[in-house]
Amino acid sequence: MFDVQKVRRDFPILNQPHPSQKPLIYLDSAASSQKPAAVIEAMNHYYQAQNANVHRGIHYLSDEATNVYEGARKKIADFIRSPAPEQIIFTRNATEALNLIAYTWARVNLNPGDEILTTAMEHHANVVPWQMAAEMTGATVRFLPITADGHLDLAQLDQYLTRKTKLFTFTAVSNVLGTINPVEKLVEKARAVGAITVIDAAQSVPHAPVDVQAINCDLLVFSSHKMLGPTGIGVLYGKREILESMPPFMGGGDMIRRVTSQGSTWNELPYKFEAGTPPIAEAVGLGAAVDYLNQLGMDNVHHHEQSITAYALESLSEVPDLHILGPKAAHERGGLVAFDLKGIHPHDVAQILDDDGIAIRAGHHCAMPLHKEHLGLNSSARASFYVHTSTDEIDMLVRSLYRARRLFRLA
Ligand code: C6P
Repeated sequence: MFDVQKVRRDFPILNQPHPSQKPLIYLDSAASSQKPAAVIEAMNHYYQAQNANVHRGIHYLSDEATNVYEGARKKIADFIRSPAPEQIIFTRNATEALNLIAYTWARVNLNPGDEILTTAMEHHANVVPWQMAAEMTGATVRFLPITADGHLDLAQLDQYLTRKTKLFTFTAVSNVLGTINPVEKLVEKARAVGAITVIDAAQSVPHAPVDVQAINCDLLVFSSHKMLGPTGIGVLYGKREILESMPPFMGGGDMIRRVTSQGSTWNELPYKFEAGTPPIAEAVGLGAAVDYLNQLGMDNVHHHEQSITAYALESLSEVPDLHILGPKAAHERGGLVAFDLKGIHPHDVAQILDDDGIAIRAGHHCAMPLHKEHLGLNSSARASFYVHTSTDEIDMLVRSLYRARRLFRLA
């Protein structure tokens, strides 16, 4: 394990006071994580010493920029055990990576009568692109239901995952329920009916070791900004044969082999999917984030979050009229807890907590079908944890929730 207070000191933003002069407690890492100094410094260094365009110029700085950009790709490939760096495509975020699949693989492989299977616990990023792909192709989108305790309803899987299913997509960890899904088992089931698998790993890659070869998924996506890296860059991992079979997403520089006025041919992987000048400084920052996480050790990161989540579940369950969403057991959950505090709107909860220097998220967390159609809620409040979260911070969260109840004369 690691020393949480020492880790906290690595994050400059957390070492400033909140305007209330209270310590700043950041419990919103699932929305976007804070950045350690090592990431900020790597990006500064890039702009001060290495900046140029990549893959283009024959000069020292362009070589330097190309080396650090491709070096970052290699770090990310190793981080998720991708067999080769070419199978790592840089996108803008997880959302763009999912849209890339919808506009390329889905557009050319789906026909009327085909089905896309997603689940009832998805973020909008893993719903809307499939609805758009269905509109383009005549395919249908189906949603695997969830159980009352916030798991995927595997008892119904065989009714939903059939020979009609051409693509099965699911989140590895729910951003609302916290549920950790059995990804390997789901991939195996999809394979048995001949469907390809797309994993939304936006809430898993930042928090636990991920091995794409062990999972055996076809495609997997995540975002840098949720794993201590900068905004503006995300990742699509894919099996080589799938990526090679997919047409390009966007056209322009870098993604072509040859262009004539009659037509064009495509570059090899990964460049076929990286049109235009890529997010070079952002890749460098993401590479530094991966180095930082590797230094902590992803097993340690996962254990730390599981122990914080167990502590939070226990402490929050003592608050009267607080209903926790998702599975009861910490080992079945990622590092976040969404809840409904009876009698107080989640936005009011977040506002009162903010007065105490505590940042949480309130709303539908971009999961409207889950909230409205399955949980019977319009919104919820959510505290999410990361490497710098301490049990003291959870105690302050609980104290502030008691204060909210007093302010609303519920106690
Ligand atoms: N969830 C949250 O507060 P982007 O915006 O592309 O980086 O990530 C989209 C996304 C996809 N899948 C899951 C499971 C996610 O949680 C998210 C982002 C944030 O829950 C912001 S809405």
